[in-house]
Amino acid sequence: MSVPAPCIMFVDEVDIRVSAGAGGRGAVSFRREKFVPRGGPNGGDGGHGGSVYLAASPHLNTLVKFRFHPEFHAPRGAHGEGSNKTGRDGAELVIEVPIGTVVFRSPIDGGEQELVADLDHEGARVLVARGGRGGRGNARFATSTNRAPRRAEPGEPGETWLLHLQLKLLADVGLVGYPNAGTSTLIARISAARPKIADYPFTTLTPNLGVVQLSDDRSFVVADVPGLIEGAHRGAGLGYQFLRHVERTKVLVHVVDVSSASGRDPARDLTVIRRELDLFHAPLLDRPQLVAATKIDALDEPQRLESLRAAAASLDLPVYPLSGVTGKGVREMLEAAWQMVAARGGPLAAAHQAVGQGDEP
Ligand SMILES: Nc1nc2c(ncn2[C@@H]2O[C@H](COP(=O)(O)OP(=O)(O)OP(=O)(O)O)[C@@H](O)[C@H]2O)c(=O)[nH]1
Ligand SMILES: [Mg+2]
Repeated sequence: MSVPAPCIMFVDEVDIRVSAGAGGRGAVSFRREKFVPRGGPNGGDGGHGGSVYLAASPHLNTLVKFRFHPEFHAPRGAHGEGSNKTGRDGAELVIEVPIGTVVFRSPIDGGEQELVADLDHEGARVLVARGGRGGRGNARFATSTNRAPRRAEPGEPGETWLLHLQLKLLADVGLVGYPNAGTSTLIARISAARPKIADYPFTTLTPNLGVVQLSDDRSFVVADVPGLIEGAHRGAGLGYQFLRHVERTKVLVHVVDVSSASGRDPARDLTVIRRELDLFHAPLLDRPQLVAATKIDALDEPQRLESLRAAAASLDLPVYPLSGVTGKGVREMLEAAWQMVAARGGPLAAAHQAVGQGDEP
């Protein structure tokens, strides 16, 4: 029996601000010893400010925590002291983010945004704000001509940056199709995800993840991506912002509605979606792909399926007729998808990801 999925709002983009610690001040100090009238300078250096890092962690799978906590500060370095005591360095601050987070940064006064890192594997780590150097104490400024310098440096300020974090879904299989094709119905059937399903296009506004458990030791993550339409690669519809989620999947399943009620041309739908993928990022079409010809329970014009088969055959894509409503044919399609995932190095660690993350109650 499937368990209703926890409803987690899917947050995949967030802006945060990170400030590294300032360096500590260098000290001005002179030795004081009995019977030594003028001791030499002994002001120590300031400690370095703490730097800020981002690190990819398998224990997180959304950026939601940053919505409530968008500012981070690393501690400053301590000031230098007399007797050549260097101030203590500020501790570094390591902020954990989900694996698959892409990091951009821009200056706080609104300059250009640059790509800093793509934290795509566990343990990947990047320096995002460098701590300020500690200032030198006066002991460092003694020369043969100035044996008693009164000069020391202030610490340097730490860097502050605005970061834009973007999480690409880590799914093994992406379900792509026209709006209303039935991708949400399919993910609801094959996983614990419970997205909203309705008989109108653009029901799904954010991607849904679900884990498919084929057998005890065979599971993989599927993403139901909002519907794509012609022009999606240029920003038409909702698809564009989610096409990048598709980039991370190993296998693509084209969900094509073959029911008569749709009034659509299934062969054309397949061609259009593939062209959008191609225009968005051509290497996407090199992914292993299959076609799920869905809604066969409502197929009363068999030539619709035949024309889809012909189009798919010319592209060398296998076709799996199925119904997300009755479940007919679904198992065969999943077995084929699994073979493709396995051939591409096996699934990502599904255990670390949310099971059945849905976008609607
Ligand atoms: N008869 C039949 N209807 C289906 C099947 N799969 C989906 N539907 C219906 O098709 C409509 C759209 O289904 P969804 O699963 O919401 O489609 P979607 O692709 O997620 O649509 P968007 O999120 O709007 O892009 C709903 O009314 C479903 O009940 C199927 O296998 N057979
Ligand atoms: Mg949907």
